[in-house]
Amino acid sequence: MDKKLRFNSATIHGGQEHDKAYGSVMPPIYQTSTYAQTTPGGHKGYEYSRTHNPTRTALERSIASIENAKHGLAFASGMAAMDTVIKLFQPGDEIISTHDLYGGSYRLLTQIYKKYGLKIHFVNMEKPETLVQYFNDKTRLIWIETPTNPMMNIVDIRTIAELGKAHDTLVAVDNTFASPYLQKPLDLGADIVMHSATKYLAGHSDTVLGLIVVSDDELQEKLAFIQNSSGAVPGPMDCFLTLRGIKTLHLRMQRHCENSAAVAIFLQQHPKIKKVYWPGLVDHPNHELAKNQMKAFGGMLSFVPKSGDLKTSIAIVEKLKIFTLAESLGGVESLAGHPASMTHASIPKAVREKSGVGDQLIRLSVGVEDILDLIEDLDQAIA
Ligand code: P1T
Repeated sequence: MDKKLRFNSATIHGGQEHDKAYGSVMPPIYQTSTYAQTTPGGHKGYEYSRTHNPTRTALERSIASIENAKHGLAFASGMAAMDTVIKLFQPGDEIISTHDLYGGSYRLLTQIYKKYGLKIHFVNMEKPETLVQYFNDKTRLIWIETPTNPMMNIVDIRTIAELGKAHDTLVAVDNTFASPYLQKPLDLGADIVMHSATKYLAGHSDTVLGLIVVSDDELQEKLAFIQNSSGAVPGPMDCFLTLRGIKTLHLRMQRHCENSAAVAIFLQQHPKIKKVYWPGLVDHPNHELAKNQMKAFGGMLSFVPKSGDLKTSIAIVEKLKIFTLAESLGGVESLAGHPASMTHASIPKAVREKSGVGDQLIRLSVGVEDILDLIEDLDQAIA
């Protein structure tokens, strides 16, 4: 399809064509490792499924289309996608990263890449101008996560992308929490967008998969070289499931955002709740930036009960019945998590507490169930 489609059509048709063999509307799951050749090198564009697979191509074209990018690349997980971005760099190179980010991303940067000689500066990016002190001739990448996991801080992608350009430094955005429904970082000047597609893109808690999009041809070539050389690629079934998920992204995100707004207001007004972190609340420190940068405020929020002890927070997450206590986020079903002992346990206590991830913090991934059931569930658990 040549016409540039609007977002809510691109999720369904973007980058897609009907299967040439039988006209199947969904791309077939090409469950094959290899492809017949008539003569050495005589093939139809596919040689070996680590390098390319037609179901994966369909997904890569879909994500490129909805992120307004030229190229998409799919990986076995979000971490494999991030790992591929970091492998662009050499020992001695420096990275400036958001200080408040997914525990696994922090672990990859500190426990794997520091060992290979990369220097990482973890920085509070609330005031972008403070980044200037970290640039030098070794700076190669700014890694942004926004909204951040789990503190829901918003980082100004446009301003930081300008800083990156001025200092000849690539800017990558982990767009997992927002999804392209809420923000498209390449449009704001970023060079690379990464996703844990495990979350909102696949959307049904049934797949682990990562994605990268870029528009620069040279960058695409370098990333595809690492993708094929390191080989952390997804299987065709997972590509198919993610592609199916993307087709309803706009419908699900709309409901995630509506339900989160209602949950955030319910919690904010609850006498037993001390603090709610959701960028849609007018008292959120980055509310104006969120309004400017995002289409709506997303389906993730965190909160702290008034009796600020670990026991109360654990009791609440254990008592929830519709919210399932589990890692992950972004599926149709609501999940609750305790970041300090779950998703962010790999960050040293002092470091995580500095960015606000205390033992009392509870994180919610608000699903698309009936909002009254979700609020009743929270009400009984908090009581
Ligand atoms: O789990 P995986 O697909 O490898 O993606 C890792 C990842 C990357 N970036 C962000 C912002 C993430 O939230 C995650 C995964 N996060 C969870 C599993 C979680 O519960 O927060």
